[in-house]
Amino acid sequence: MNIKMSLLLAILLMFSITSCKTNKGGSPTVEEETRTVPVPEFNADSACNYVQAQVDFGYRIPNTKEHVACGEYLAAKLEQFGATVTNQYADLVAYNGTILKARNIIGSYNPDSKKRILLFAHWDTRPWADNDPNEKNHRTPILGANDGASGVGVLLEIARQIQQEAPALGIDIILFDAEDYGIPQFETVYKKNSWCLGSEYWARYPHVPNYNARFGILLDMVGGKEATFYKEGYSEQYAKSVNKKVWNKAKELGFGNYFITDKQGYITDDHVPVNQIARIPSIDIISYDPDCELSNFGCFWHTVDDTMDNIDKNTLKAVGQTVLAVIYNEK
Ligand code: AHN
Ligand code: ZN
Repeated sequence: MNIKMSLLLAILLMFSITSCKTNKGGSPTVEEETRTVPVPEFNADSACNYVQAQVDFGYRIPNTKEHVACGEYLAAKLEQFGATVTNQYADLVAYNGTILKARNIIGSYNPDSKKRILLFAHWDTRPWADNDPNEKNHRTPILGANDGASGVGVLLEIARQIQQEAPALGIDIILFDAEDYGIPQFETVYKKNSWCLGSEYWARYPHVPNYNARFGILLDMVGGKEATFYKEGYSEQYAKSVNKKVWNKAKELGFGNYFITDKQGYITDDHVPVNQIARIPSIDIISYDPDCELSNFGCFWHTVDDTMDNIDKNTLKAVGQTVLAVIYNEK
């Protein structure tokens, strides 16, 4: 959509708000006086380009030069989109003792506001395609177009939109590192908490002392073709009202084929430390496929086929537009 059309839409939207909500006397209601900004149009082409750009770096595995280069790119994009960027570097110990040179990248908008929303995704990719149907691929890395890049791509497009017109609340976008270094299926060792090391670190040592947010939304694997999102267990446990808000908004926008009002199981993901350690009520929008035998995360999950071929702009749009609508409707 061009600028003229967006403007026209914005004006029409504003008109429809005032024309519908104005009471008989013509004086504005309290609701109107605190009215939020119109919801921008999420551009899925733009989001898809940010997914592609990450994949173009190659495997984003901690301790590799591709990972370092992609981290630089992501921080630069957030900076370009007007965020105040904080880098959190940490040496995190993987399940096998490897020290991961990790980098959480935080982009903040309106950092002085006490009213905040946290949006997050992981940007690292998994070193092993350990769920691949072909065993020969189990020690090959994944490209992580969906697992990693999709959530980050949507968040970068949201950042771009925020720069154009800010929502009423302060927003923090966190790109977590070292989510996907969890014990591979071919290992026999056991270690508690081998996943989500970057988010666990941030939850213990937030970039701002006593950081708080009204709620958090995690995006994980939000680009698959015909993906479906079910309400996840921990999200229901810790942030039921946020789940409700998001799923209702998705339905209202016509994305009911993506956002299914049924529950799925409990998933270990970056929202768990954010809920349990940082105590910010947070949900996980994560694809769930009840029909794929290989994995309920979708048939390409942790396989060498997690590539751009399986990314669909319509899914990015459904998720991105829903999240935008949710954050711009907060006041
Ligand atoms: C587990 O497989 C335990 N959790 C899924 C978290 C994840 C991995 N998200 C993306 N990759
Ligand atoms: Zn993964």
